[in-house]
Amino acid sequence: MQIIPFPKKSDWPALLARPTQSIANIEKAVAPILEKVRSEGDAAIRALTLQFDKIKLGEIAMPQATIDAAEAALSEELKAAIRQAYQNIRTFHEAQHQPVQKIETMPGVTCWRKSVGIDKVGLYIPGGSAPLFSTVLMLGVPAQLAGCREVVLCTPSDHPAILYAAQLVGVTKIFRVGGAQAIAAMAYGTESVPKVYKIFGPGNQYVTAAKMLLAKEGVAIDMPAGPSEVAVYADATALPSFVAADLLSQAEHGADSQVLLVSTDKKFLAAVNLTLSTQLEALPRKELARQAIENSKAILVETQEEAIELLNEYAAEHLILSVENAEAVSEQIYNAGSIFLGNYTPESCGDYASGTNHTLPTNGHARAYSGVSLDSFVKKITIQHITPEGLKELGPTVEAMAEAESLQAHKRAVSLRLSSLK
Ligand code: HSO
Ligand code: ZN
Repeated sequence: MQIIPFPKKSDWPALLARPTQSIANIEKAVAPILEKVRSEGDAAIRALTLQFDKIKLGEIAMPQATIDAAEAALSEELKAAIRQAYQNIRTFHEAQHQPVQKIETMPGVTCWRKSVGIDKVGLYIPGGSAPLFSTVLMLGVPAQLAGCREVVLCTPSDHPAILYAAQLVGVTKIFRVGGAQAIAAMAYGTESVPKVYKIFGPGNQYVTAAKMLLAKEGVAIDMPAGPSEVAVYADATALPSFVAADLLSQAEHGADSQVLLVSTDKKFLAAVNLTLSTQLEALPRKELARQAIENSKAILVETQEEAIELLNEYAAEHLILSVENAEAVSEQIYNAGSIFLGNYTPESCGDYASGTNHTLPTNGHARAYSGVSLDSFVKKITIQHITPEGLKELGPTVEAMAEAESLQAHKRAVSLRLSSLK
């Protein structure tokens, strides 16, 4: 990893910039795919799957026999691991339920808010080199807890762990479709695939472009997605081999992943670099990880204050604080997707099984967005009730404001009722 000693603040923006990818060309390629699925439905899905994936789809729904066979195809060890992860994710997300609180804002005026699961949601799980069944849990558990009635899953993969996890979280329908055409199918609906109101899940640039284009048409999406990233802030209390392993765990996601290491300790950075090369060589995905590491930086700063400022400016998807008093340091972090404290909290645990969600804002979006949670699958409806006594109290306020906004009908809706109460 390239070590950058004591960069000037004016150089930070360039140093922390993510590799930019222009999605304009990809959007141009994706727009006709969306249109074809919108106008031709299932026939378009079949034609596009043949064209892009070289697969002749019969039924678009995942065959029930394939789903039923998933459980027997997995080792007991993996199933137990998936169930443990499911339980922890469930426990953490269940606690996000908020009790309904009826608030009397003034005597006789009562307001409250109820949460309702989004009726129909769509989850996308990519195919590719890593079957992300953990993402089925991360999206499926909050959907299940929110009480979403229809949970549609599109994936080009028939990996048994994906299908097993889908059954655990109670996915209602699974379709064997991938790419932009899968996103379009869930957004518009086809003969087979139900139309959903919100679409979640990672994917390649075509999938991301499809979600962004559909968002402009009013389909809700989880968040703008980009390549995965981790920032590690480490001091002399950290272990170079642990830190190197954490950096590589993120780097192996893809050549476009980005990792950042920040420290006030020059010797520590050099030690990480040493063990990083050895660990890298042993990885099956070393070519991907190597490219990611080549685009990544180790930054040497003067002080802890400077490190914290830099990390807030970067707004990492994952932030590992391997420093003394890590929890106290975390209190000064205001931009990050998810924070991992101390030497024994690897990001991998959050990726799979500790309980927190791994669908997180990348690309600096942690400045304004949160990761996926129970909230992502519900909407909140406000409700109010006013008694005649309450209206006598509140009415004159509303009349005065409506008069001042020149909205006479608004005023009258109150005045008529007040007169009836005299
Ligand atoms: N680190 C990824 C999530 C993941 N890791 C899935 C392993 N499987 C993005 O947060
Ligand atoms: Zn990961």
